[in-house]
Amino acid sequence: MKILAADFVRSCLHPEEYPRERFPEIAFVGRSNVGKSSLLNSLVQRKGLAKISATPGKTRHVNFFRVATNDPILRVLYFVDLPGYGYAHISKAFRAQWVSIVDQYFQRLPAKRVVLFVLDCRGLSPLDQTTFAWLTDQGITPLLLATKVDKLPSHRHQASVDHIRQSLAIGETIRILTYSSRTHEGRVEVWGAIRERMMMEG
Ligand SMILES: Nc1nc2c(ncn2[C@@H]2O[C@H](COP(=O)(O)OP(=O)(O)O)[C@@H](O)[C@H]2O)c(=O)[nH]1
Ligand SMILES: [Mg+2]
Repeated sequence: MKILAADFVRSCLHPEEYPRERFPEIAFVGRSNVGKSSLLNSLVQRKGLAKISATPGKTRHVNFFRVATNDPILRVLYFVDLPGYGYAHISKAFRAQWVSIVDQYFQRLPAKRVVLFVLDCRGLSPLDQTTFAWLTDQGITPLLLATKVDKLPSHRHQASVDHIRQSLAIGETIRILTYSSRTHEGRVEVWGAIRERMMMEG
């Protein structure tokens, strides 16, 4: 599969600002600094597309990118970079705000949507668990992705996946993808999983 184009569309504070055109969407959910923007860039092979920040927690915006591929199932897509949650310096009030921003986003139904729930392969925070439960309550079954695997030796990847599975109390049948935005390990598999989900969405 080839990426034909990947462009920033708009940064939105309110749903009224979301793009009007309806394309299938891939939404990136995860805590601040987990590697959402890096993953987005890595998937489309564009280094500086989504800003990568080492000082997280600033953005409350929902960022839309338009991606075109030569895959007939994934011809034109929106990548949606949602605000991160759980940055230590941010008050509890932000949690309510985060839920409201993300909830507003999920209220709007696109043509199709795949949610990528991005986790750190080295361990989860309680907020990851809360957020997973929240997504599940909304009827959302995200694709689970453990990133930054380059930070673990490969013989520990399986243990990390098992640990995430236990922390989220999910069964063996639910797949957890592993990824590294540094080495791009997992790119083919993640695109494959996205494609499969899009086809299931009808
Ligand atoms: N080693 C390594 N570092 C990563 C990876 N993904 C992200 N990072 C780093 O983690 C930090 C946060 O990444 P970013 O994509 O901005 O996270 P976001 O806040 O979730 O969008 C940055 O310093 C990235 O360079 C990865 O796969 N491997
Ligand atoms: Mg980001």
